[in-house]
Amino acid sequence: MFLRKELPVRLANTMREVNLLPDNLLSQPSIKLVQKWYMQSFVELLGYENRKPEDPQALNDFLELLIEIRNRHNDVVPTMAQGVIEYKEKFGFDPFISSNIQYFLDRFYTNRISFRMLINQHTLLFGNDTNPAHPKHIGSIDPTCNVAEVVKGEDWSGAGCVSLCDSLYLIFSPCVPVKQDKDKSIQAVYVPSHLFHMLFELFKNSMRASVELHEDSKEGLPPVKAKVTLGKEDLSIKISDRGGGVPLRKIDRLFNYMYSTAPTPSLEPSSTVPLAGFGYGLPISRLYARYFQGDLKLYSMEGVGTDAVIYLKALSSESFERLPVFNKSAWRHYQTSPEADDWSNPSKEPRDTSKSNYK
Ligand code: W6P
Repeated sequence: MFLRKELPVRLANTMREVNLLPDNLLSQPSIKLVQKWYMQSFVELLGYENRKPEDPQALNDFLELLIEIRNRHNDVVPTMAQGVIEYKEKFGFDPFISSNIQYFLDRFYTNRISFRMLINQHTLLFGNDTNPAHPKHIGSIDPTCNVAEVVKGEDWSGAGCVSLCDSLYLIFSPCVPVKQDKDKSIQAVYVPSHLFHMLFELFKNSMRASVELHEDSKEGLPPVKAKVTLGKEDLSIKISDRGGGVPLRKIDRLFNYMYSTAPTPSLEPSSTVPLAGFGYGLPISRLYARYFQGDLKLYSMEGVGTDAVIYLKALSSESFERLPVFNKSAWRHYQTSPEADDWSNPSKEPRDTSKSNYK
């Protein structure tokens, strides 16, 4: 009964915000397609507004509808990325549109993470697909998630980061020693699949940087190291590489959707899993961390390497959902037009706001 009300509300909130996007973006076919999916799911969910609460038929139909909706929305991320590509091809890179898109997609994807979290909990708890491998899990939640064990990756079967690195570069991949505080295991109430998603992305980036920097050197690769630590407030996971780092000026763009949507990404059959996909891995990983009140940050020293830190809340009572709300304040974010810069600019001319300053 909670979901019958909550799911349409979450869809409606996000659809109101889609409508505030600039016309030039809204009119792209990919964005139209995504809008159509949301409309259809919204209408189908409303069909349950007045159905009897405990009617077994209604419960069963609802479960099946949720699975259908989940499948319908599977490709939302690459399709939105396609829409951004279509926009860029027609109108070029615009810093103001980029900040609009950044604000929007962070909220849109957070909404999507939350929506799928609720659907997954329902289908796992009320469907008959119980998980015999993890009897203590509650839906997708592990109430005693051993973070260092996830980092060490006994469970990284198939998509294993190390083998991915091996197959792509055909050389030794860096080993990953994991350090943790004392000997005690560090546990959290967490969704292991979210943790996998974030760790996979960070290891992938660290390994790529290490391999690309040391391609021609004979000394072998510098290891990627991981450290897990538990404080009073934070449970932190640091992944460190010596892959040469990223200059400070370029760190923000690693999280920028419009900047990192490359034209013609891997739409061809993925026989070899690409290490670089749509380039949305980092911003979306950060959203996973923030979704339960954590964060993901990069600390890089150009010429040396990069530390990536995932911050989780140590206390489950602190890790509630972080959700976007659609209100006047959100609305205002889409109305701001280009303004004059309020910091000095070395050129004598006033800043030309029509030109990109991303170089
Ligand atoms: C790099 C760039 C990067 C991004 C994210 C995580 C680690 C790293 N290392 O060189």
